[in-house]
Amino acid sequence: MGQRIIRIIKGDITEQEVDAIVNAANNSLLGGGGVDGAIHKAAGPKLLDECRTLNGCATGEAKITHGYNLPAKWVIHTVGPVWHGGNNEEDRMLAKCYSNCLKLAAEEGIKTIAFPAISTGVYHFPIPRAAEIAINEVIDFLQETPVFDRILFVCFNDETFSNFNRLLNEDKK
Ligand code: AR6
Repeated sequence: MGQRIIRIIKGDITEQEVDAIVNAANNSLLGGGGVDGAIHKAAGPKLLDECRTLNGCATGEAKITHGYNLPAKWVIHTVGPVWHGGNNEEDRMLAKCYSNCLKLAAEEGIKTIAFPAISTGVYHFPIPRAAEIAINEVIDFLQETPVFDRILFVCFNDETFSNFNRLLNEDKK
């Protein structure tokens, strides 16, 4: 079912022409490094101005802003868990990031959305485990709420790409 809708690509999320891109942010929502830094740089300073009005974001939750200078109309900011060994609700929090982003996107009528590999950079979540959670959560959501035309996983490096790609193709979903 999801195969036509879910796509794994290698690239830069800031360049994606989708309705919304997801930002792997921190609790302050006031910018940082990694994909967060790239998104703020590409969107321009108005993104930070809008983020300042949001009062931060709890881990696993999601908030939406405009995309400003990005090709994407919207940015959905979520905060992934920091990896602390795997026994601190990391899996559940990461799954919540994906489902809460999709829930918010569905409420806004968003049809196409791109995700980065949340938590797998600075937050050190192991990539194979994060990929499995991400793909399963998106497939589960799509089965309940089939409102999206395209869901992209935008992988920034080969390791991320091969993990996501292997899972999606193995499962024949
Ligand atoms: N497009 C797509 N993916 C990217 C891009 C990009 N332009 N740049 C990096 N990635 P990270 P986290 C990948 O560290 O682990 C920030 O400082 C990257 O290779 O960006 O959730 C925040 O403010 C990796 O696969 O996010 C937080 O403090 C993935 O995006 C903290 O980092 C996530 O890596 C969040 O850490």
